[in-house]
Amino acid sequence: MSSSLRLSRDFCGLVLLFGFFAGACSKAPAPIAQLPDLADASASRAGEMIFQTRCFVCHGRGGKGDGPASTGLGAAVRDLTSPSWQGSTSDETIGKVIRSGAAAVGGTAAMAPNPDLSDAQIYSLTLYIRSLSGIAFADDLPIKIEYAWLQALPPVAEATAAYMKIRNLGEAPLKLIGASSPIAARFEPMITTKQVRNGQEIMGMETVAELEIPPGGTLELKPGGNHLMITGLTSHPKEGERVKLTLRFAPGDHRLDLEFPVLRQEPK
Ligand code: HEC
Ligand SMILES: [Cu+2]
Repeated sequence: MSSSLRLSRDFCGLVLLFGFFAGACSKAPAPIAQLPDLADASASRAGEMIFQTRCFVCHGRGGKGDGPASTGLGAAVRDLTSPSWQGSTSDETIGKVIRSGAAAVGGTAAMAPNPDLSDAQIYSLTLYIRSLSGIAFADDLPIKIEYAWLQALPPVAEATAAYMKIRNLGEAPLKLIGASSPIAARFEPMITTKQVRNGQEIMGMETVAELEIPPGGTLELKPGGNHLMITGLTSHPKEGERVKLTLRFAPGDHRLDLEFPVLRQEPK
């Protein structure tokens, strides 16, 4: 066992001891936003066509809120790819915003109503918007990532972790093998272990070379379970910040850049 491995495991113990991860452990997992099934694929394509004709000017081709008309509106255009926004809104709300404008849900008038769109068109747009969430095809890597977030931590802490749900949309197994980012030196996939010592249950963590995402399946990284351990911090991400991580997947060495919101608790 290498010393860095032992070191990071000690950090885990420390983190566990202070209970930074404990708070959100017992919460029921948030529901995964519905993926369009095959029957919905053509509806989603119809939504894409509408989006790329009337929504992209503000929301951008990729939905990031960076379209040509996004500046000078007096309001920030919503980044529709944001996992935390996707995780916090419902299809119903999205439909309402499209039909009646953002003002109808307490937002600004800059996002105007679209009263001429039919229910079917709004449904198609909603499906398309759902598909924007962190869907990333790195080369030919069919992966969808949802509910990505990074644990906020006090400045004295030595380690933190990144959590997310990774869905494998392909037909071959994929593996999360690590990550990189300027915020820290080490990013290690870890599993949580349970040991009974002197009649006491002791929770621990162990570094693994990879975490598998089975074809059609989901790998869930969450507090108290599998996670991406971050040690050797060079900066301390604060609540409300966003941190870019480059996730690494095998086979091959596929890299995927993703922004993680820094949160204190698991988003619901
Ligand atoms: C004129 C620029 C503009 C256009 C065109 C536009 N939007 Fe928006 N959109 C915005 C702005 C600005 C916001 C942020 C509103 C807020 O948060 O108050 C927004 C927010 C949204 C939201 C998120 C609302 C929420 O719950 O926070 C959705 C969904 C959305 N737009 C969908 C669409 C769709 C679909 C279209 C095309 C039919 C579209 N928008 C066209 C500017 C635009
Ligand atoms: Cu760990």
